[in-house]
Amino acid sequence: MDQQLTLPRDFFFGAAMSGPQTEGGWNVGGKLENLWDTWSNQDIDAFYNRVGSYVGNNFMTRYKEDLAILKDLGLNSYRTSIQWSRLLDQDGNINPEGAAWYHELFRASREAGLEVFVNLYHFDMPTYLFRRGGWENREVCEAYANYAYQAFCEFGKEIRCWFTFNEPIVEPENRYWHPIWYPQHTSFQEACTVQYNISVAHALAVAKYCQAVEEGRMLPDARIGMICNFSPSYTKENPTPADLEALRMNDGLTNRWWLDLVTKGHLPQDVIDTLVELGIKLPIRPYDDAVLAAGVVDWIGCNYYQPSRVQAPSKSHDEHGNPLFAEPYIWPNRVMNESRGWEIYPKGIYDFGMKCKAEYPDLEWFVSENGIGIEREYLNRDPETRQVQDDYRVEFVRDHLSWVARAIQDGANCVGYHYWGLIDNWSWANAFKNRYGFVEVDLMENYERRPKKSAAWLKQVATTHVIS
Ligand code: IFM
Repeated sequence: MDQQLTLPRDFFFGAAMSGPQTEGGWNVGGKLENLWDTWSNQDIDAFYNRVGSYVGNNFMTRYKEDLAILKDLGLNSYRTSIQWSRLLDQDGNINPEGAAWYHELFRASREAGLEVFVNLYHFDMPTYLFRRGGWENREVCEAYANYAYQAFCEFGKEIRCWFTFNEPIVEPENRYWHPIWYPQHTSFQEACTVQYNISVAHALAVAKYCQAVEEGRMLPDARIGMICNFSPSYTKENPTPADLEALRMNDGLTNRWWLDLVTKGHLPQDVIDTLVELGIKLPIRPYDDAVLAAGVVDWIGCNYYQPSRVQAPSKSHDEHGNPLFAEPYIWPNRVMNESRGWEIYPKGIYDFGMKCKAEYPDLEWFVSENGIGIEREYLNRDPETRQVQDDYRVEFVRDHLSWVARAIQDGANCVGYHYWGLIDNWSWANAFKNRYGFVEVDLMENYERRPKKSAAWLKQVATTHVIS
C-alpha cells in the first residue's frame, strides 16, 4: 500500500489490558481467589517458567507511571477490567478496599486525560463461584448480573464506556471443550452449556445496565458493549459443499453467535438447530427469548489477531467423542507469527469491517485488541542501549492500521483502535513467554518499564493519526 493513510481525528486510539493480567496484588485488600490464582496454587508447572497469576505486571504498584507512559505516547483511551474477585465479597456486596482501588485508578486516569473503557469479565471467575458450578450453573449468571449492577452503581458517574465480557467464546473452548485451561475438561456438551449461560449472563447484565440508566446512575452519554475475538472465517478457494458446511458452523459458533446476540437479541437459529440435531442439550428455560432479547448493545469491540481458515473435517468426531465441525485449512500463502502459532493476515480486519457493513449496518465497532507477541524478544536488544529492536511490531501494526483506514474509507463504522499489551503483561498459562508491548517489562529489574524501539513510531502515529 503506497498511498499515505490517515485515521479520523475523533478516533479512539489507545491500548487494551485486563485486571488479572496486570494488577497483581492477588490476595491483598480483601481480594478473593479467582481461577487463575487457584490454578497457580495447585499446579504452578502449568505456567511458562512457573510464573503464576500473583503479580501481573505489577500495575497496582506502577499504575501512575503506566498512565504517564500511555499519555506520553499520545494515546487518548485504554481498556482494563474490574476483577469480580476484587470488587465484591463472597456475599456479593462491595469490598470497600477493592472499590477504593478502582476509584483511585479511574481518578488518576481522568487526571492523565485518558478515557477508561471498563470491561467486567476477562476469564476471571471467582473460585468460590466456580465451586458452585461456575458458568454451568444458572445461579452464577444471576450472581454476575448482581456484580455488574454493583459496578454500575459504584462507578456509573465515572465511566462512560462499559463492556460485559471479553472474548466470551474462550472459556467454553479453553476450559471445557479443549483441555487447555483449568479445569481442562474435554466435553463439547459442557462447552455449549457454558456458552449459552454466558450469553444469558451478558443479557442479564445489559438489563441491569438499562435499569441503572433509568435510575439515573450512569453518565448521560454512557454506553454498553461486548468485546469478542472475531476471527473472520475463510475456507478454500474452490470449496466443496462440505467445506461450506464447515465454514457455516465454525463461523456460526464463534462469530455469528455473538453478533446476532448483541445486534438482534437472539442466537443464530441454524446453529442451535445443528446442535439440537447432534443431541446437545442447551439449558434453555421458558422465557429465555425475552431474557436474551435484552442483550442488544450500543457498540462492540473486535479483538483481531488472526483469521480462521477451515475445511471439511476428515472424521465426524474427535477422540473424546465430541462432534467435529471443521478442520484447520492451511492456506498456501500464509505468513505466521511462529511464537504464537497464529497466522498474520492484516486484511482480515478489513473483511470484518465489510461484513459488518453488509450484515449489521447499524453496528458501531472498534478494534479492541490487536497485537503481536514475540518469544525471547530480549535477544533483539541493541548491545549498547539495551533497547529491544522490534521493527516487526511496527510492520505488524502499520499493516493492520492501514487496513482499518481502508475499511473506514469504504464505509466501515469503525471508531477506534486499541493495541493489546502496550506494556508487556502476564498472559495466562503463557505467562511472560510472548511479549506484546511497545514498552518492555524487565522481570529481572523489578518490573521496570523501558520503551522498545517501536514506541517512537507509535507516538508519531498516535499524535498525528497519519499511518507513517
Ligand atoms: O492476553 C490475551 C487477552 O487476554 C485476550 N486476547 C488475546 C490476548 C493475547 O493472547
